Amino acid sequence: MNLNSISHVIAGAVTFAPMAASAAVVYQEVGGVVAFEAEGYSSKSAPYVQDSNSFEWVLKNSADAGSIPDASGGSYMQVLPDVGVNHNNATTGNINYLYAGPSISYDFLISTEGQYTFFVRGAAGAGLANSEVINAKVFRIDEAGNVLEEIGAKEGAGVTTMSTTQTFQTDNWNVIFTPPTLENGEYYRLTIYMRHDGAAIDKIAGLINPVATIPSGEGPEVSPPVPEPTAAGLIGLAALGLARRRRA
Ligand SMILES: [Ca+2]
Repeated sequence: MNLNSISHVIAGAVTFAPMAASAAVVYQEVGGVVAFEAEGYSSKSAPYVQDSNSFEWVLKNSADAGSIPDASGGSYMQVLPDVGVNHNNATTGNINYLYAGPSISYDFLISTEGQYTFFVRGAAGAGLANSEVINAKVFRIDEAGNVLEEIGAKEGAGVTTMSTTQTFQTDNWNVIFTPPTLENGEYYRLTIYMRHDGAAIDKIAGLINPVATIPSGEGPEVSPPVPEPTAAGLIGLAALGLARRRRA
């Protein structure tokens, strides 16, 4: 390998950096608090087709006509279309509807071990609004985002996480659920599932137990992202690859 090919390898590593920066965001828990804008999701599922409807978590802006006003950050996510479908039944045929439908996920790294209670600032929206609810699970994942195990799930029927309000609940965040202990240095994923179509979520916060202050207003500051690998680190990886090829 000559010097020209070495420079090409390093140039390739540098141009890879923007791809790394666009990878799914992973949030860093700090001081027993982890918070996300709903629209700042790490990933979401493909649309879920049921009967003649294709349900999806859709980005909505408060400033648009017909939207729910006063979202934190100006935006929120809503399961649409809102045609009155619910997934309240644990099983219908072969489908566990509690965790069927479109999902939206938030990945985070824990540095303060403990049990966390997750809250949501949500609304029912207009349209066929009545009492809109969601389901949720927490998974342990690896640094690359692969699921390792399910930690806990919001179970049962009839637990309302968003009441009939058609505005975001300024002083009324609602509990999603409290999964088992989240361990220091581990990566986790909170996944929220459609339970009623039309459910709108604006912001989500996980607070370590015992919860000192239930969120109000727009809630805690959004958590910082876990830092991306540095350019120097990527060049180091390229150099490592170069060394391996030289040995071959
Ligand atoms: Ca928001």
